[in-house]
Order: sequence, then C-alpha cells, then structure tokens
Amino acid sequence: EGFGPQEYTGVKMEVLDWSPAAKEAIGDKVGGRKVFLVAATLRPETMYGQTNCFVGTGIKYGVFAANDKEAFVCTLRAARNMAFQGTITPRGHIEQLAELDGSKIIGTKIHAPFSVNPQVYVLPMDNVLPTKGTGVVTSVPSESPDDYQTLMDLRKKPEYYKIDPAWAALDPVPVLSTPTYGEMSAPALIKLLKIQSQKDTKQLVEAKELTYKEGFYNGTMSIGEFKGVSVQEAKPKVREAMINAGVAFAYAE
Ligand code: A2H
Repeated sequence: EGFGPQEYTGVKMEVLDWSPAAKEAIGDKVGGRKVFLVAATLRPETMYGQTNCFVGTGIKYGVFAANDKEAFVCTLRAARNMAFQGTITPRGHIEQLAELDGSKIIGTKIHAPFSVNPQVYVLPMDNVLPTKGTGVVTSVPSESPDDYQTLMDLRKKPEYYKIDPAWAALDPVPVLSTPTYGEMSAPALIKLLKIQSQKDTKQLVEAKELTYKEGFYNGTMSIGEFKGVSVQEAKPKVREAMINAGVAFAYAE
C-alpha cells in the first residue's frame, strides 16, 4: 500500500431477506429503513461478476442509520469514517440501531448491484480484517484469488462452515480478460501457485498482486457498458455509473 488515503468504492447491497438469527437480533429496531450491507472494494469494474458477499464470523457489525430512510451494516470504525465523510448524516454523528455478530448475518439474501446475479448470499471468510474497509467484502471469484479460494473451501466443507451449499452455488463470472491469465485470472493463479485453501495466506498475497497488476495494466472488459474498453479506462467509469445510480459512494480511509 502507498501513502495517503485509500480510495474505496462503498457498494450498497440491499438486504432482501435476513437470516433467521439476524432477523431476531434486529426486530423492529431499524424503524422502516431500507438496510444495506456496505462492501468496500478497490475493483468497482468487476462488480458485474459478484456471486456472493463475505463477512467475518468473529467480527462485530452494527446497523447504523444513514438517514431517515436507509441504514448501513458495517463495522463501527467504518460508520465513524462515513459520518465524518458526510455519507452518514448528520455529519459527524452516528446512531447505532442494532448490533450484529458476523456469524448471524450468514445466509442473508442481498441484492448485488450491477451483478449478472442480482440476488446473492452472505457467506463466511476467515481472512476478513475488522480494521480494513467496512468489514464487508463483496465476492468476485473470477478476479479475486481470495474470493475464489474461499468459495472453493466453502463448497468443499459446507457443514464445517455451517452453510447451506445452495448459498455457494453461483459460479465465477468472467468480467475481463488479460493476455497472460485469460478470461478468469483468479482460478488461473490459484492453480499456477498451487494454492490449496484460504489458509495459504502468503501465496494468496502473491496471487492477489499478480492478478491486480495484470488486470489493471493489460485487462480488457468483457462485460457491461464498457465491454471492449481497457480496465484502466473502465474502472473510474463503472464507479461513476454506480454512484450516479445511487448504489455506491466514495469511501476513504
Ligand atoms: B476487492 P487493500 Cl475482484 N478484509 O474487491 C479483507 N479484505 C478486504 C476487506 C477486509 N476488511 N475489505 C475489503 N477487502 C478486499 C473486489 C476485488 C478486490 C477483486 C480483486 C482484488 C481485490 C472483490 N472482492 O482486492 O488491502 C476487497 O476485495 C485486491 C486489492 O485495501 C478490496 O477490493 O488493497 C481489497 O480487499 C482491498 O484491499
């Protein structure tokens, strides 16, 4: 990482159907607001390929009022940042409506904006850091090695991870192509570096760096409004389109 703030895109994933445990924890505390899980991403141009979303089962999340009509699910530190950035109003003030353990959010059905799969499920990931972004990670297994490997782990051991296999059933969707890794760079690198599980964190860091660089410098979009355009050029345009559609916002930390 470089110096200065990291510019993320906050992606608003509307809750369509809470898991039973989350529903119980929330009750009527949100007061008729629409609730969104907010994922922080550095790759807005890949959002067409979302297949699920990840949270950490040991992380504490809150449901924070964003305004009178909307509430956001994220970590407390992210809500504070959003309040100081004016995304949560009134500026500088946060109101926590409910508290949610990550484990309770698993199995919640949400809307993934711009994805070819508009309805996706929330699943557990071991390596979600509570100290980065919002603590919510949207999953694009075609371009993110972490997302791909975690999805494969979940499919292999659904009982161990306490998930319904149906929640992990959506396959990776190609969103861009590169000369070196083809239509789906994440599975290609997982194979090349012989990564076996999400516990192979060192190799995953290497895979992440390689896919990121190749995608950014040599990638061409294979889907969406900017199909055929270079990733470098499409990235800010998809971000802007999402923000204009009201499904994303700038988030810095
Ligand atoms: B990225 P950086 Cl397709 N814990 O979004 C762990 N990982 C987190 C996180 C957290 N609390 N918050 C965000 N992230 C992930 C898409 C994506 C991402 C693709 C490819 C690579 C990639 C879909 N997942 O990240 O340490 C989010 O995943 C590799 C750079 O701030 C976010 O962007 O550089 C990225 O890590 C931010 O990581």
